[in-house]
Order: sequence, then structure tokens, then C-alpha cells
Amino acid sequence: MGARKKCRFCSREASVFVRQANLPLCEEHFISWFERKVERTIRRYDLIRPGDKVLVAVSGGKDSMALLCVLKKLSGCMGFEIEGVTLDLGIKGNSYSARSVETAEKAAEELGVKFHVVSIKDRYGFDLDDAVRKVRRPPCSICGLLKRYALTDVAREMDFDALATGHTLNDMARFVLASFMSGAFSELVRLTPASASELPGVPRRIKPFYESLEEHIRTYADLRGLAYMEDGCPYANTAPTDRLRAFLEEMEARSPGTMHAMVRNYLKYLRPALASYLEDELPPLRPCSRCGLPSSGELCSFCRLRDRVLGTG
Ligand code: Q46
Ligand code: ZN
Ligand code: ZN
Repeated sequence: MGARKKCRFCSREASVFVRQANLPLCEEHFISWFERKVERTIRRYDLIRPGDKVLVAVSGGKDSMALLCVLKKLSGCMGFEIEGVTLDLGIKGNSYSARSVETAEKAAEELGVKFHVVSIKDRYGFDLDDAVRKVRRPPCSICGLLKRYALTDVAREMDFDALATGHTLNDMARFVLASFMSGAFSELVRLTPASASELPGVPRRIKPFYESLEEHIRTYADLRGLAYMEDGCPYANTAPTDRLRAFLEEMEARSPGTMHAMVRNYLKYLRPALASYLEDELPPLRPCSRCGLPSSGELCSFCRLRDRVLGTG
């Protein structure tokens, strides 16, 4: 920031300027502002209730590490329990998965959070590297399916009420825009801060950073001294260059508050209209005949993928 301003809440010099709220803050007050904002999101959308057991998915990156830290902080005053989990996806390039597990485990230990590591290979008989070799599909798309499935599966097995992921406001805004451009409205309509439990016993998925910008999450993670991993997944460069991400960040820089307005308006006006329009077209979810997790057909997409990779089915 340019001219030296005082923190809005104390006499110290501000070191962070929250452009979206025209708010100069010192480090200490930025941390409490950020945590209160996440708490408001949790209350506004009823993401977590007192007594809930919440499993936090941690990849070792800044967003999920910050999420673990905020939820640990809020768990005391809001009366819920948290544990962390990291999936060992078996990505060997750059020792990515090994570093991811190590980074998350260390953070959980420092924060005093009970932590689990789940090896995809041990649990399902194949890992991401195996799947990428066998299936002609972009690695990040296979990875997304694997993560979504395994996290839900593990959270259900361990009897959690909710599964929290580090999806951010930037992710949400990008998804809204991308869905418009591709016409993927039946996927767009599922984009909510909390997806209700789709079947009995299946935990709901929640996104406590639904209203938090990545620039603020990074500042929080840095001020909290979290030793997160910068990117480094060897498959990252196989994903199409994310122009939408850059476009939205530029819009946000020019007009602070753009992403928030986009996502709030989607949720308030567009989603209800879309839901009633698509009501008859969305296939009701039912238990997969093999694994019992929610599926739109006889076999879920994970079980079909697994058959292809292992040559079973
Ligand atoms: S881990 Fe998985 Fe990312 Fe690697 S394969 Fe793509 S999605 S880039 S967050
Ligand atoms: Zn202050
Ligand atoms: Zn299945």
C-alpha cells in the first residue's frame, strides 16, 4: 500500500489494505477480520452446526492449510470438532504427493489437529499415475474425480457430518463464468456453499471459503506463518491455460468486489431460477450398485474408472 495509514481498529500502522472494504488493517486486526468473515460465511449458509464432526481436506497448498487453521480457531467458539485428511494420490513427479502429505501432516501436528493420511493405491488398488497411463482423459479431470470420490468415501466411513474443502471465491467465480460459456447449467446449479447430504449417511460437502478471496487467504496463511507448498504438481501444465482465472483477477483488481458480486448474485437470483427450470431434467441421485455412494446411473463414475484402470468390469 502507498501512503501510510493507521489501522481502522487501533493506532498501529496498517500493513494490509482490504480494497474491497476500503479497510486499512494491522496484521493482528487483519487476522481477526479474516477469521470473522469466514465465521459469518459459516453462519450465513448454516455450513456447520454445534456438535458437528468436520473432516477438513488438506492438500498442503495455501488454501486448504489456511482452512485447517481457521477452522481450528473457530471450532472452539462455535462448538464443533475438526480432523484433517490428506490423500496420497501417488503422483511421483517432483515428489508431489510425498511432499503434500509431509507438509499437511506437519501443519496438523503444529495446530494440534488429529490427522489422517489415505493412500489411494492401498485403498483402491491404483493411483493417479496408473490411471493417467491407462485412461485417455486429462490428468486433472481424473484427479478431480478421484479426490471427490475418495474424500466422500473416507468421510462417510469415519462418520463425519461434513467434509470441508478449500474452494475459494475465485474458484466459484471462475466456475460460474465457465459454466455460462460452455452451457453446463446442470453442473452450475449444484454450485452452493453447502451441498446437502445426497443420501443418508453421506456427509454434506461444505466450502467455508465460498466468500473468501485468494489474495486474502494467502495473506492470512503468511501472517499465520503456515509453511504451505507452492504449486509443483507435474500435471499442472497439462491443464489448459486458465485465462478465465487471469481475466477475473484483472477485473477484481480494476473493480474490487467484482467476484463477490458475481457469486452472490448467482446464488440469490440465478440459481433459484435455474433450479426450477431444470427441476425435471436433473437425474435424481441413487446409491451406486457397487459402492453405495451417490450416482446418477447404475455404477458411479469412480467405479467405472476403476474398472477401466484395473481391467476389471
Ligand atoms: S493435483 Fe490433481 Fe491439481 Fe495435479 S493433477 Fe491437476 S488437479 S494439478 S490441484
Ligand atoms: Zn490494528
Ligand atoms: Zn461406485
